[in-house]
Amino acid sequence: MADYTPKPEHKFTFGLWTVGNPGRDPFGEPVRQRPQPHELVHLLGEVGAYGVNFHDNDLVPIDANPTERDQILKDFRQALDATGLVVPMATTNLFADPIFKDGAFTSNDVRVRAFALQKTMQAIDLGVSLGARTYVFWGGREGTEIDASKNPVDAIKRYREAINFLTAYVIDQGYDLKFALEPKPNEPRSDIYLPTVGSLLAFITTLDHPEMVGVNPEVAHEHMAGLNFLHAVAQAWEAGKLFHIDLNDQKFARYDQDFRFGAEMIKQAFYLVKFLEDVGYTGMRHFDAHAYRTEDLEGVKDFARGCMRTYLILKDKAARFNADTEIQQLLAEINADDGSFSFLNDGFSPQAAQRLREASFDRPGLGARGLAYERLDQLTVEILLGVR
Ligand code: GCO
Ligand code: MN
Ligand code: MN
Repeated sequence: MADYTPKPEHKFTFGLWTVGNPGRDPFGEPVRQRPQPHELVHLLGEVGAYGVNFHDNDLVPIDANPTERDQILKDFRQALDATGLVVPMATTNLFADPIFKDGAFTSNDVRVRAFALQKTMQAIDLGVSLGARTYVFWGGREGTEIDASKNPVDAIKRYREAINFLTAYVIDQGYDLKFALEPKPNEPRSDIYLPTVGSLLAFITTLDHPEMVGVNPEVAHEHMAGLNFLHAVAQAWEAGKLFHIDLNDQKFARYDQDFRFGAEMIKQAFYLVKFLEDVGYTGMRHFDAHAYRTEDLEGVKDFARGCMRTYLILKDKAARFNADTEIQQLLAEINADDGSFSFLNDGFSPQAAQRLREASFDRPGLGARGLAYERLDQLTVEILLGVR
């Protein structure tokens, strides 16, 4: 029986806002008390997490005075020391306060944009002081309900100026910090700019310091748009831009459900875990999800344990898939290459083009060839269902 106990090397992290989520939704009041940050650190230590992440105001409320702030930080640091938890990532809350109701970096109001920059500089300082090496940007309010209100080209330009300003700030401070931009198609805005992993990858190439900036894809966000999350993650990875990942689950095309990892789409979760493990992703496995609204604090622990346990079970299933001789045999057949086109391996040359011109193909034969994907998929399903 495999061991599904979370260990530090698994790099499982949670946000204060995830296990601290009080279960409020647009129709209902909180169902749980929100524990203090240091209490949440102890909760995460108890369930076996590696690290804890936070928005500036998850830790220090936006209106805290300096004395309150000092006490909160002291308690938080003590809890980190006591549990051995680390802070790998931090981020800014640029969405909760009414000042951000029409955006932060993309607001039409220059005062709001400046405040958002100031708030982020301070939050970066806070995150770095607690050890963060990755800084996430999720532009939840960077969007519109009515497109008459904002020029979308201006919005992208403003977003770029903000990220450029902040990468320069990080360099100027001498911080060892990378940025991970997190796309989401909608919610809380009707439409959010830079809605998918692909659009952010393109945006990053236009920045002053693209080498400092990658992406933080989230399962639920691509699934809200009905997209294939594995493909998005693979593209980010291939571009060297998978700096962080938000794991959770949800049904396609719904609101942002933020369910426990693996709660809904086991097959997608399996291919994702298999991908991360196969390519040797060494970053954080961050669970950006929360317990159902039906749960009390014990249920929150069940939720957190479940995220990690399901990840480890799927990791075990991926190892089984990789070791399954029938599956590997099928994959070898699908990818068989007799070397007759190796002259294409180095790309274009006039000689290669000439040889290709002269090549002949059994088009009907190739088109008629069965690929045995039915068998391959059934074998995969049987691994997932535990009979293989
Ligand atoms: C959401 C987002 C956020 C971000 C978080 C960190 O849909 O609410 O996923 O949880 O990940 O703000 O930037
Ligand atoms: Mn989300
Ligand atoms: Mn997220």
